[in-house]
Amino acid sequence: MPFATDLDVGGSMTPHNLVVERRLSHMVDAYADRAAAQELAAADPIVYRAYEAAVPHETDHLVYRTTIVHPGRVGDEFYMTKGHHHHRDSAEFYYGMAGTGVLLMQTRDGEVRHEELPVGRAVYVPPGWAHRTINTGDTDFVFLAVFFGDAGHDYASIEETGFAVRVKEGAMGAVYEQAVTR
Ligand code: S6P
Ligand code: ZN
Repeated sequence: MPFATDLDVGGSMTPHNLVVERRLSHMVDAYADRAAAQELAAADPIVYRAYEAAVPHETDHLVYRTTIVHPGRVGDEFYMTKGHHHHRDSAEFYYGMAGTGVLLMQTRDGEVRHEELPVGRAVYVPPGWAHRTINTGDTDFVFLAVFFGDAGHDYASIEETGFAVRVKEGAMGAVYEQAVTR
């Protein structure tokens, strides 16, 4: 049956299912400065949450989620999502709702692109591009993502290769650095 949900700029969705709540201890290895990550993980802050509408994960459906990435850094690297490929290479639609952040995308061949995702901007993620979001501001970064119900989430392959670019705080704002390892 058709249904409606209410989204607000704080990222809440009514009604919703909470699908992801990622604490720092869940992704210590994602950050360049492991020692800083381990130290901060002792207090185990929530890095981000995602809420999903009650859409079946089946062909022809469009699943949608809001995500709230909190502000913060591990060393000088901004808080970010784990990032993933989809099991079935398929496109995704992102829409900025609040705060300041970036969408980092990478193909399996290692080609990398980033797009800023300010309030009101839509970014198209083509099939085959892994994606990670990074909060480059000092308030919650909130966005909407829409993807195919049968896409599935593959975290393992990007965990293995890592993203080739890291987004860090520089003197003049966000800087994009070539990752040294992973
Ligand atoms: C889903 C979409 C987003 C992320 C969310 C959390 O395809 O890309 O809703 O799930 O931002 O990120 P991650 O990498 O932990 O799933
Ligand atoms: Zn996705």
